[in-house]
This record gives sequence, C-alpha cells and structure tokens, in this order.
Amino acid sequence: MKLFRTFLALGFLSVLPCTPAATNEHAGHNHASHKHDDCDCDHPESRAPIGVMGDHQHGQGEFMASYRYMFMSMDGNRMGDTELSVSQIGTGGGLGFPIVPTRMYMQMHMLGGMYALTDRVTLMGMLPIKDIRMDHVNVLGVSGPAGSNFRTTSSGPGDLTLSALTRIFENEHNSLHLNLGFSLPLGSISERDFAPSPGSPTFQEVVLPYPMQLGSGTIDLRPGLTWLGQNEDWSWGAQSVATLRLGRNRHNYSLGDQIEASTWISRRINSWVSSSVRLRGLAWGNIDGRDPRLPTVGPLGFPVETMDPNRRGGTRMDILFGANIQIGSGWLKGHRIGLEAGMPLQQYLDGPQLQTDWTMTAGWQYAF
Ligand SMILES: [Cu+2]
Repeated sequence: MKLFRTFLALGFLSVLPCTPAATNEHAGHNHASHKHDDCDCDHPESRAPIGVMGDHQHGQGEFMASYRYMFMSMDGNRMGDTELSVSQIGTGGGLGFPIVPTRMYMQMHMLGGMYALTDRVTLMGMLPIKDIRMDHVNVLGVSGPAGSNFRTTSSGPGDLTLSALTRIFENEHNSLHLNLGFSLPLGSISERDFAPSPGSPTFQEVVLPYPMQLGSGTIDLRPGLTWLGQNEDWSWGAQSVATLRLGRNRHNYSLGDQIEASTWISRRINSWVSSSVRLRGLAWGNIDGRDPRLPTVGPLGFPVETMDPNRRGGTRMDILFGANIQIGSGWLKGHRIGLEAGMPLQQYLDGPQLQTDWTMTAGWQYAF
C-alpha cells in the first residue's frame, strides 16, 4: 500500500504543475470522431483511461501499435467481505487448509495492434505476456517444515484476444460501438513448479492451481459495448465487456464467466495532459468442472484454497485514477502515454480467496 500511495502521489504531482490553459483552437470540431486527419485523436482527453481496452476506433487505413504494462498486487485473504488471517484458514483451529496463500503479484506485458478496415470497423489484437508469483505458508508442514514459507511462479504468453470494434451510432458529441471479440487459448494451462506434495517427504514439481495458469484453455467470447462522449475539455464514457467460456478445456474444466463494466470521466488539464477517474465493477463465477491433475486430500478435499473450483468467484468495485499525455504536433505526434492506478472500494469473494490490494497500468500507444 505504501508503494501504491507513493505512486499515486507521483501521478498527481506530474499533473499539477501544468497550468489549466485550455485553448479555443478546437472549437467546432466533431469530437466524437477519432479520425486521424481532423486531429481529434490528438487531444489528451480524447482517449479513455489506459486501463480500458478497445475504447476507440480509427479512421480507415490507420494503424496503431501499443504496449501496456499491468501490475496487480493481491495481499491477504477474504471470505465474503471479511478478511481472514492465516490461522483462521489453516489447519489447527482454522478452516483446515494445510497450505495458505498469502500474496500474489501479477505482471502483464500487453502487446496490441489496431487496424481500421473502414471508418466504422477497427480490428484489434492483443497478446499478454504474464509473470505470476504466489507466496504461501506451509501451515501443516507438507513435504517440509511446518510454518515455513514458499513461493511458486509461472510466466509466459496468455490468451490472444481478437476483436472487431464496430460503430453503431455517432453524433456530434457521442459515439457507440460494439466490441465483437473472442480469445484463443494460447496461454498454457499446464504450468508446473516445485511445491509441497501430499504424501511426499520433499517438494515435487506439480501442476499449479488455477490462478497460476496463464490461459483459460477454452475459446472465449468477449462481447461488449462502448460509449464515448466528448466536449471541449471533458470526455466521458462507459464500457461493458463479458467473457464467456465456450465449453470446457482439455483438462475438463472452464474458468468462470466474467463481466466487467466501467464508467469514467476525463478532463483536459492543458493541450497535452488530461486526468481521469474511473469506476470499474467486476463479477466473475466459480470454476465449472475440476482439473484432475490437482490432488485431493484432507477433510476439505483440497490442500489449498486455490485448488477448490468453488472458491474462485467474486465481485469487486474499483476506483482508478489516471493521466494521459498526448502531443498533437511535432515528432511526437501520434504518441500517447497513459498511466492509471487504483484499488478496490469493495470486494466480496467466494473464499477464502486472495483479495486484490491495488493495481496499475502504464502504457504507450502510437498511431500511424
Ligand atoms: Cu488505437
């Protein structure tokens, strides 16, 4: 949390020294359109916060390359909306899990490309490269000393998302588009690492539990709807995207369906900087089926909560603060840098499950 506060403070400090000196040079433009040639794309507030994917379209023939870095920190466990300590979850007085996860960090490098087929249809592709770490307490002392700590890690590409953003409405200040997307199961669901292994005196290399896997293993539909609005100094929008799993993967389970809805407002600080605030709601289901490679043991059936398919669902509401930097002329024309960070206001988990502590996204986009 300390790191997060420092980060937020830095974010705001970088915005403060810029004098609010919005000019009138943009009067009369159609701000709902993001075509290259009328320069609306060059307003810093014309883009949604960097953490929003598939927010905008391009004029016919235009390309965009983007890179986003995402970091998420999870710290401590929660059941419902109550935080639980390790001793409340572990064996000997707690719920009875021999092993309890305490922290998880996820880093994602997201590589994106966009191409506008027409003024109404923009194609988008995105590939995440993930790096996940999870820390645990070995409460019972499975394959090692009781009370010791251990970490498991996994890394590699996740699922590839492809979508077509199709505009269905546009007027002077507003536009609406469909996000017609799906994801292909490129990410591994067979990540392994050394971990306590029930019945073995030493750590063994085993298949990692669901949240440590890099992909869903299923083809997922990702339908969504995005609304954008803009006037001289402000922009606003809302987006809702669902993730629907088609069938089960080859290890006989499917991750829970998910729905994410965001609404944001962004204000121009000057001709090249804007700041934003966003509310994001998330709801995701439990796992359907069960990975037979994960062990069953003990009265609860699972050595650790992350292996229980019915302790994965939840809902969460986040608040996120962001800044965009976009320069409309010179050799930096077409580049945009964005930063967004936030934390949950509320979360309710089918737990015990690791709770989200804070999250941030930094990114760069280049349109050409
Ligand atoms: Cu773009």
